[in-house]
Amino acid sequence: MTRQLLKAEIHCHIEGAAPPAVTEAQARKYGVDTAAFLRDGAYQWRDFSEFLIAYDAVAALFRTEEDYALLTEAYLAELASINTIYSEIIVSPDHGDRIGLGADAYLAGICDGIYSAKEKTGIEARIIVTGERHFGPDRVVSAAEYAARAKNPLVTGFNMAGEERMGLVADYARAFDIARDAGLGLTIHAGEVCGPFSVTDALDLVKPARIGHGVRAIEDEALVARLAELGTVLEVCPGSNIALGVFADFDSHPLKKLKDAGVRVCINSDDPPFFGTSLAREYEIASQTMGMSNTEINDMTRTALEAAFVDEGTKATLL
Ligand code: ES4
Ligand code: ZN
Repeated sequence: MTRQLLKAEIHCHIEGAAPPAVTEAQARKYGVDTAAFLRDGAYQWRDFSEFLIAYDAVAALFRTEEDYALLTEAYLAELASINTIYSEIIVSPDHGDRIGLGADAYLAGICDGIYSAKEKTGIEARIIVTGERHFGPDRVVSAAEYAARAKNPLVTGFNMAGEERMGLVADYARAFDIARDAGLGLTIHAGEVCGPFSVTDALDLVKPARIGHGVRAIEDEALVARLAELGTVLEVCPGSNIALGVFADFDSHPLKKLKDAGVRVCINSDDPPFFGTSLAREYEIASQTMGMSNTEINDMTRTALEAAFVDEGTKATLL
């Protein structure tokens, strides 16, 4: 039973964790019609571009500090209930800015949710500020500058998510330089929608400790060897990949192949209700569908904790 195993994840987008029922309640509260992206209790999208549009529409329904505090606490409480001891939450200050809440209140709400969940359940969490690639290089630089000056003890990393097909990693490298100089841990979405070249570009130009997804590295044997050699951690999100059609089915998903090749991998939920999944289900899939042993599953949890952007003192209590 994977239920009893301790779990951890280091890749979940906060708005992507909003259950459809919560989003519907938000829409009612603000008088917004959700038909374009949420019908019959399910998020509606057909491909990655539509997914990003739906995601941004959902984000625009969380409008106050309290909206974000409740969303964050509910997500973490659910994780804690399935024995999860650590989570890194991907947050985009642009979403706070876009809705007129402002980045500071957006972040404060998320921090409130983290502190409440910690108090009630003991779950530890940290925040990764992300730039959204499809908002353009200037906004991604602004997100990095915001993260760098936040001096918030919960903000420990910087990421770039969004439309991987927009521009080249080189266009966004300056944002990562700013975040690196501020001492933040670096991770970047790559090798999800685009092929191995995007992972190579990320390694060459960003030198991140971790990569979000990175699974399409499997198409290039030399790149897989390079990832293993570097010890770069891949934040793998199998259910997300299948839902978005990156791989046809779980049997052809490369999680186990990457692990067997010596790549450091871990299991993550990404945007669970958008992809009909949960962290519990992702662990279940690794175990039941992919046939990974409890030892292998525990290795991946340990990898997530080892790769966590958290101070060494806290990390020691988790490992
Ligand atoms: C995302 Cl699955 C995925 N890929 C890229 N950007 C994202 N933002 C939220 N989910
Ligand atoms: Zn993601």
